[in-house]
Amino acid sequence: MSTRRKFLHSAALGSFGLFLTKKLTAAPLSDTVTGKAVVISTWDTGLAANKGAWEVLGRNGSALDAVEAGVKVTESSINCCVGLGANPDRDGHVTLDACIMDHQFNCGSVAFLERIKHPISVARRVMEKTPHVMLVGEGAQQFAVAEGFPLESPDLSDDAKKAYEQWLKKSEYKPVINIENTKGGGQHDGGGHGPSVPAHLPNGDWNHDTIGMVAMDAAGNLSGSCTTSGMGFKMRGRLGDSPIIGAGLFVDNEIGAVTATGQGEDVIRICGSHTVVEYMRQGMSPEAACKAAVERIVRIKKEKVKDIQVAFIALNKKGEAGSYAIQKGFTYAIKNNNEERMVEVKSYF
Ligand code: SD4
Repeated sequence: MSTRRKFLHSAALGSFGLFLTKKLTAAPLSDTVTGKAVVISTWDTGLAANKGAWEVLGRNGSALDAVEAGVKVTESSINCCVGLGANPDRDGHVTLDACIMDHQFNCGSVAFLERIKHPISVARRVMEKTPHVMLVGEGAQQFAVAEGFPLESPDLSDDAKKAYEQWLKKSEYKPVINIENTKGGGQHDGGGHGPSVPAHLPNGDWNHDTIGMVAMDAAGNLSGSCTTSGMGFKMRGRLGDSPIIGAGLFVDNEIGAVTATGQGEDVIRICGSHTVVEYMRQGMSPEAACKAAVERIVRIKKEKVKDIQVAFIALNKKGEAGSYAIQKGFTYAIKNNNEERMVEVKSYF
């Protein structure tokens, strides 16, 4: 059984309320944190990212600081897929996308950014230091360097190099639902890694290119972040949903915060994260809202939906979490003052 599986509880518990009724398993980091603070993030890499976020939330810090700190853990990890160690585009360059949004509709985004380790922090600078929301490509890199972010080596990580060399043999761009399916584990996320593409890590335990995180702080404010290398072996210049406010991430502090993972094109098509927030505004629970958005994609894609994965995770203003996916096997990580764990998510298939 993989480490990840050990964390999984079999029931798809969509609501944080239900989760609170379960046995508490971890000691509080701080006695001063109110019960409100909570962070959720996509996939098993979310466990470590949530810990990073909790370094902030557990000291009564802001949700904004927490969601930046949290996903930076994933961007830094050599065992992941999200930052500079990730798979490149089909021309052999790693290009990164990220966005961040706070409780006051402030937001910032970078896309098609190369050689910068922490795109999420550059996105935050765009939000805080420019009159703009998005910077892309060379301009985003120039801005990052001017802000003091070091320009990293353009070389691929050893694992990415191997995966790219393997991919070049066929040079076939075909997003595949996910590698866990090929291992019999269930799930995946449109990460563009098919059976012909070696897993990026030697242990094969990874194939996700993205982390999305949303959090509520002790003051009850919501924020979110999303960062990705995009789909491996994508066309040069391709952007997915992850850097797009309203698609990969949306926060409305009156209602809730949502982020997405999976095939970005299909998230963009329905302004996915914004759509989930709007469903919650109509009174739906986080899980019901994510399900309604997934069903909208299902209706649009018709029979093609069997070939894609999209998943949303949502947190409402009451601190209740929920999620829904197209394909089975999607998981998210949740952490509050009392407990941290993975949650298996219900799906359309
Ligand atoms: C994208 N949504 O670039 C991202 C991919 C993803 O785990 O979520 N991968 O379309």
